[in-house]
Amino acid sequence: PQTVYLSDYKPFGWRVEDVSLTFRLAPEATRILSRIRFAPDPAAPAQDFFLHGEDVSLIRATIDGAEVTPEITPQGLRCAVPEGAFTWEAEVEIAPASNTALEGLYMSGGMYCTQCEAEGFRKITYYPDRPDVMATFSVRIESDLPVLLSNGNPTGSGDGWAEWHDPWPKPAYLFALVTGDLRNHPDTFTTRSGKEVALNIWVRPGDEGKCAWGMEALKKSMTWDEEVHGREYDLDVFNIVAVDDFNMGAMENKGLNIFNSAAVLASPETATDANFERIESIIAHEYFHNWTGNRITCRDWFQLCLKEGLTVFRDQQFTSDLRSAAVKRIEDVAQLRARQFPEDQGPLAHPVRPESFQEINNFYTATVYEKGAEVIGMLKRLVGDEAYAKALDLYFDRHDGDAATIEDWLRVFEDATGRDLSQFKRWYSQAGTPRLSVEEAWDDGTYTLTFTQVTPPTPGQPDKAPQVIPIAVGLLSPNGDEAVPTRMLEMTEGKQSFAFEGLSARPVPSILRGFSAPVVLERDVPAEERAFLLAHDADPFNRWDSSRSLAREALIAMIRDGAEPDATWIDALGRVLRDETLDPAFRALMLGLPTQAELAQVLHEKGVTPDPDAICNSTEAMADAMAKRFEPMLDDLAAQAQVDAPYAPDAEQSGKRSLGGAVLALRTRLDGGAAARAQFAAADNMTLQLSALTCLIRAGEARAELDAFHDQWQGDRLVMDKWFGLQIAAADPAEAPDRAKALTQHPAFDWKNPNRFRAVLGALAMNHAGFHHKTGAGYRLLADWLLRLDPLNPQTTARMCSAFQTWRRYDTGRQAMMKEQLERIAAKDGLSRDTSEMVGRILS
Ligand code: B3K
Ligand code: ZN
Repeated sequence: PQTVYLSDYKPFGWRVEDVSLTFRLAPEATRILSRIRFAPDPAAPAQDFFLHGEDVSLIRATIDGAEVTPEITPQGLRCAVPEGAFTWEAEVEIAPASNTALEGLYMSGGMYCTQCEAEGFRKITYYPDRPDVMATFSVRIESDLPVLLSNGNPTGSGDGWAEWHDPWPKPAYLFALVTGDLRNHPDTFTTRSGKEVALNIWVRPGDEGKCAWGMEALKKSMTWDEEVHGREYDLDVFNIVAVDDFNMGAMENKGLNIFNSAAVLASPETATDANFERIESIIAHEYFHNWTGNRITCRDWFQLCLKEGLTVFRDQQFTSDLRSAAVKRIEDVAQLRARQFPEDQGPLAHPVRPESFQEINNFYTATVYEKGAEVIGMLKRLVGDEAYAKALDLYFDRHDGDAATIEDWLRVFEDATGRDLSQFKRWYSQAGTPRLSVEEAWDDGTYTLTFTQVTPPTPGQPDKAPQVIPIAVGLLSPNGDEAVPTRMLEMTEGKQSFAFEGLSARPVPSILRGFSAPVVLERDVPAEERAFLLAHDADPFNRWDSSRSLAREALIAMIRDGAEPDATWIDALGRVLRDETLDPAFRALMLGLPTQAELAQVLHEKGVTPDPDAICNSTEAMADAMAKRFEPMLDDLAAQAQVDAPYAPDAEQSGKRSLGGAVLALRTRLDGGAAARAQFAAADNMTLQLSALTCLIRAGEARAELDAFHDQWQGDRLVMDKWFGLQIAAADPAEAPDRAKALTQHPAFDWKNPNRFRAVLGALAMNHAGFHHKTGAGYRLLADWLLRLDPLNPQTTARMCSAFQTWRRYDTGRQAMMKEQLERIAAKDGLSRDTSEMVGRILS
C-alpha cells in the first residue's frame, strides 16, 4: 500500500465552481449523473487531470458535451482536458446494497445513507475527493421511498423526487444523502438575528419516542454557539438522521448530520444517564462542526486535528457550562489517561498532526481528538480567556470559507496576541507523553519548584525537544488554606525553576491543577501529603487526583508486594464521602477505583510488567476492604443519593444516581446481591436497572435477571447491545472469553452491525483480565472475529485491532500469544489496507 506524506501536499490544479448530482436509487444498480464545472486554478502548477473513483462503473463521460474515454485505474481516472474552464459530465453505477463497508452510499434497514468522510465520496462518483476542493452542490434524488434528504435547503419535490441546494461551498466529504421510510420529530429554532430554522430528527418507525432529548440538546448547542462564539446557523433547515449501521458515533454533513442511532436515540426507560450525557455532547460536537470543520475546513487530512481537536474542545466547554465543570474535567482526564496515554506510549504513537499515513481512517484517534483538544486547552491557558476569544473571532473572520492548516490556526493566535508560538507548535509535531518530574526547595521564605521534562522516544522520533508546558500551581499553608492562589507557570526549557517568595511557612504544593497539560507528573509525594491535599486542595481536579494517586499507589503495593489495602487512604476517603456539601457526582467519582487497564498502564510507566490476574485480584480486595470500612455509612450515602422527582437526566439527578450506583456496588459485596435484586425489580429507568444488573453480574448472581432483561428488551436493538456487552465486560475474567464466545453464537448476534460487533468483541477487550486470559482464549477469539469482519468492514476491524496495541508490555507468554494472533491477521490474503496498516504498526 502507498504511504501519503504531509510534505508532498500539492493543490488539485482546478477549481470546482458548481456540482450537480442526480441519484436514481436502486439497491443493486444506483445510477448517478454528475455535472461539474471545472476552471483552472491560476495559483496551482499545471498537472494531469485526475479524479478519484473506487468501486464505481463508468457508464459514459463527456467534456463540454463531447464523449471522452478516460484512462481508468483502481483509484480513479485520468483524462485529457481543455486548457480553460470546462464542464464534465458522467454517469456511473454503484451497488449500495452490497456495500458492507458502510463507506460511500450504502443501505441500512431498508434506508439509503452515506458516509463520505474521509474518502468515501469517491465510492459514489468520480470527483476530486480532497478537502481543499470546495464547491456548491445541487442534488436531485429519484426514489420511491417517502423521505428524500440531502445537504442544504430543499428547493423542490414531487412524486418520487426531491431537489436540494447547498449554497455553502463544501468539500465532498461533507456530502450526504438519506432516503427511507422515516418519521420525524420536528421543532424550530429562531437564531438571534431572527432567522427561523426548521429542525428535524428523522428515525425509523417506532423510534419517534426517543428523539426529544436529542432535540433539546440541539437547541442548547445552537444557543451556546451564539452566546459564546457569536456563531449562528446558516441554512433554513437542520436535519439529523438516526441510522442503525454506522462505523462511528456521528457525522457532521452540512445541514444533514447522520448519527449512529446509539448516539442520538434515548428515553428514560432505555438509556442511562451516561448515554444521555454522551448524546448531548455528540449532538453539540456535530453541530459545532458547522463552523469548525464545515465553514472552515481542513486543507488536507493531516490537518484533521484543526477541526477535531477544536470541536472536541468546544463540546467539552459546552458540557462544563451546562453541567459541572469539575466533574467534566475529571471525566475527560480519566478518559485521556485510559485511551490516549496507552496510544501515545506504544507502537501506535503519532503526533497530533501526523506526517504520513496509508489509510486516513486509522487516524481518527484519541491523539488527534482528545490530545488535540488538550493542546487547545493549553493554548487558552497560556494566552488567557480574553485573548483566546479574540483569536477565535479572528480565526472565523479570516478563514471563513477556507481549507486551512495548523499554521493558519497558530498564526491567528500570534497575530491576536503578539506571542511567538513556534515552540508551542511542537505539541503538534512531537508524539509521546511528556514526563514532568519535580524537585522542591525551601529556603527562608522562598519556595522553589524545579521541573524537568522528558518525552520518551516514539516510532520515528528518537529525540524530542522541550515543549511549552503550562503548569498551574497553587500553594497551601500548613493549615490547609490557600497561601498562593493558582498561578500559571510557563515552562519552556528542559529543566526550569520557579520561585515563590515571601512565604511565612513551608507550603504544600498543588501541581498541575485542572490537569493544565497532558503530561505524566512524576513526583514521589509522601502519602501524608497526598492525604492533606485530598482533605484541603481548593482545586477539585487535584483533590480527586490525590485520591486517585493514593488508590493507585495502594493498589500497586498490593499487586507488587502483596500489601494489605491501605487503611489510611480508605479513612481519608471516608471523610470526603461524609462531606454532604460536596456534589454527589464528585463523591461518586472519588469512590471509583482506577480501572485495571489504567493500573496496567501505570505499572508499565514504572517499568513493571503488569500481571492482569494480580491486578484484578487486588482491585477486588481493595473494593471489599472499602465495602467493609464504609458499611456504617452506606445507608446515609444511599439516602443522599435518593432522587425524589420524576426522572430527568440532568447533572443533579445523574450525580445522585451515580453516587447511588457506587454505593450499591459496595453494598453488593456485603449482602450477596439482595439490595441490587430489589433495585432491579423496582427500577423504572435504565440507569437504575443497569446499575443493579451490573452489580449482580459482578457478584455472579445475575442469571434470572439477565433472562428477565432479555425478555423485556429483546425488541430494542440498543438495549440489547447493553445486554450483550455488560455480561462480558462485567463477567468474572476466568469466564469472559467463554461467555463472549457463547454470545457470538446467540441468534441475535448480528455481527455485521458494528454496534453489535463492538458490544460483544469490544466488551471482551474491555474486560482486562478476561481479554488477557492466560490460555490466550481472549486473544484468539478476538482475532478470529477480526479476520471474519475485515473483508466486509475494514474500518471497524482496523479500529478494534488497537486492543492489541499494548502487547509488548505483558509477560513473555502473553506477548508470544498476542504476537501469534497479530501475525495470523497480518498473513491473511487480501487483508484490507486499513487493517494491514494497523497490524503492521502494532507489530513494528
Ligand atoms: N468527523 C466524523 C468522523 C469521521 C470518521 C471517518 N472515519 C465525526 C466527528 O468527529 O464529528
Ligand atoms: Zn468531530
